[in-house]
Amino acid sequence: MPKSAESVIDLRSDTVTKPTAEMRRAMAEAEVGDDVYGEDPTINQLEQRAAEVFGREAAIFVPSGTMANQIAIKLHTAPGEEIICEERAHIVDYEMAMLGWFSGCIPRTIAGDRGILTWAAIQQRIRPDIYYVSRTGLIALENTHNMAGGTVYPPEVANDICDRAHELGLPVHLDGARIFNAATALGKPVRELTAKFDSLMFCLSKGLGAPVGSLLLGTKDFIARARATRKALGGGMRQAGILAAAGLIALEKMPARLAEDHANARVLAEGIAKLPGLSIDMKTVQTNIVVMEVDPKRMTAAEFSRRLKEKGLLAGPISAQRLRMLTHMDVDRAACERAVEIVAGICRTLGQA
Ligand code: TLP
Repeated sequence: MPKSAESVIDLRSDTVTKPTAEMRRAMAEAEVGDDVYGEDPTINQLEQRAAEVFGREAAIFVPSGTMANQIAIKLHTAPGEEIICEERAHIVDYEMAMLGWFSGCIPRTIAGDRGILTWAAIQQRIRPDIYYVSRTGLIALENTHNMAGGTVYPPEVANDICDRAHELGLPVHLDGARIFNAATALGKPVRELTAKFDSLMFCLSKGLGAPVGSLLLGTKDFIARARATRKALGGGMRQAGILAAAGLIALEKMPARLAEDHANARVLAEGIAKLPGLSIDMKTVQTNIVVMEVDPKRMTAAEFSRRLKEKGLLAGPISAQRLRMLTHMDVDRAACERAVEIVAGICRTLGQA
């Protein structure tokens, strides 16, 4: 029997969280104005705070991580160029081919070790400076790497990529949708992990728990151009201070609780890794994401996910045999332990599948 909505454990993503009571209060009371005229005080405050936290000249609030990434790609590149990124990067697999559609670029992908690229690998994919081949326009990294299981860039590896790219005059953009998770895992401030990137985005609406929004950061000039591109995409949001009010709480208060999500992900992964028919590369379990592989002799990930749903546990298939679970502020330790029990129950029947 499907469970009632309240008792369902939703581990499909950390995007599923509901705004806290404090966020809802702040939203109701937010001072607002027309942000297209630059007159929303709460939006202005959020952008300024984000720029301070990351040590950047400027920031812009956008409706989604996808829009932030795609504005950055558009501004860094020209049509006909190539973008070097990891083969399972969000900008390639989940952003509607917009790097081709909107920016006229193609991805030049590299398989990273658990999603992590190195300069040695990137260097080989940079196009030679010859007029009859397409140019490399941008390098884009993702930290944490979502589909690799929430893996974290060692700071020296990311810094090296930025330094070497800059020597060649190449910009580097960071998809830092979950950069606060990376910072929590490393025990370092986000500004230290992101200082060398030309631009970066982070999401308020993932582990930080806000209902909507992401920020794109860079130089004053870059963000001024981003503002025009956001408007062109229909992202001029008027009295969006009601969203920024929740975003400010997400930015100021929620990073401090991410360690709890990471500890819960570990409990989940350790419990599931022991079960027959499922395997987890425990080295990828570094933050709040757990990716598991279902034995193809027993079941597909889609079938597994369907059976979990019947027992009140939601988890998303991300390929034929892989399933992803994310911990977040709306699932506590007890829910994660219950999730392991539900998975174990399905595994007991796997042999007969
Ligand atoms: N990720 C979503 C899905 O789109 C897969 C999720 O549930 O994890 N960069 C990264 C690394 C992301 O994980 C996401 C969203 C985005 C960008 C895009 O953010 P939104 O959904 O706000 O456009």
